[in-house]
Amino acid sequence: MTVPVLDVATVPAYVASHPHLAALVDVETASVVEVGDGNLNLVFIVTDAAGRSLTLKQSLPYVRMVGESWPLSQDRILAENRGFVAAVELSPESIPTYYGLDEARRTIAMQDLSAWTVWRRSLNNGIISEGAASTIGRHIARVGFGTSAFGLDSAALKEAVSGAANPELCKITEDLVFTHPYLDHPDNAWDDALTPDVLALRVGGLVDEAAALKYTFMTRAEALIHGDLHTGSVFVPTSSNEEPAKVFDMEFAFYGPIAFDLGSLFGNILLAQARAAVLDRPVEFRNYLARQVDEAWSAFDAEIRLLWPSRVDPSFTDAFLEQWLRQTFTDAIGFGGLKAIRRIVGLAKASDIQTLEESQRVVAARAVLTTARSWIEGRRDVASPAALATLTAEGLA
Ligand code: SR1
Ligand code: MG
Repeated sequence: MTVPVLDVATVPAYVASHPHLAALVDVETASVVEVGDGNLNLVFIVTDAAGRSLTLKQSLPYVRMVGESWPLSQDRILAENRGFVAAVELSPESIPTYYGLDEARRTIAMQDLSAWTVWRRSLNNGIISEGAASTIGRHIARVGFGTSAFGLDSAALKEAVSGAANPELCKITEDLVFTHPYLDHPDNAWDDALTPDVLALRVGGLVDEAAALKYTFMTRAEALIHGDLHTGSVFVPTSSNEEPAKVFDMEFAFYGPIAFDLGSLFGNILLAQARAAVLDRPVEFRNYLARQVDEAWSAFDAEIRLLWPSRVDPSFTDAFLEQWLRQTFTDAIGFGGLKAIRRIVGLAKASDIQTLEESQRVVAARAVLTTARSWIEGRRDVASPAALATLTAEGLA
């Protein structure tokens, strides 16, 4: 099903015809701008003369960054709605206020956070946002626990899994993260100087590790995960606003491994670290970045332990929890490495690296590839965030 696409001219009438939205802004005085800068969708900010506002997101029937030659079902907004509904219940303070789904027009509406900053952008500018990593770690724990076998009984879990398929977007991740970077594919691209580094990824056991992690991604229907939780999927407050960071853009949500969301964050922090190193950012900022994986993991670990006594099935023992946390950390490191490599080699690059001037970009990209490989291949021996930080420091040196 393809539904008509909105534009800045048609949004006011659309809002006026939806009472729950018309109650939030005065349509008579509203102005509309389209601000979508992601790879897939339309995003409108509607603001009235009194300064009241909302965000309206509509999935396009194709991949925005490529164009109509790559059709993509607008149903992905239904996946995003599922992500929102779970987060509203389980982790409401770490997402934008949700105003709901319009299934007929494949839109969702939410709080306008345009006065906030996308975390990737502030990291690119060397800005410290204390608390964002721990907010995200806690968020992953709360949604992960609540939508998994820890929070749902056996029948409810089966029902949730069967209602949360997101095949088209999962296939994008399977291709772009786990597959294309490790073979010749027309969507891959890199600076010429990196060719030996990229070709080296295909030699040795890394391709087998990518295959193993892809298998985990495709088969471990553990919890309703975000599915694309990089630093571009997080808003951080400005200095005048001390609210917690907000996780958004949940259209890749599906039942998958909780470690994938943690790894997405880890891998994108690595990109930020590589940028900060070549730009010789102040040591205070680089130390801040070096702490982020630990802060995210520690918040995740603490929140899972806090929730553990409330698990619906006490036959999951305390000893099992320790083993589960260990496995989740190991897998997160592997996913993190793959998420970093994909942004260097495959389609859909990250501005952390792409906006660098070429000679710095090559140095940063090479450091990411080296470090990410050491994460993936060494992950089973990395016992703690401190040990991972050591591996990262060695890779970036
Ligand atoms: C074709 S979609 C490319 C990328 O954009 C999204 O943000 C996801 O990361 C996806 O892999
Ligand atoms: Mg996204």
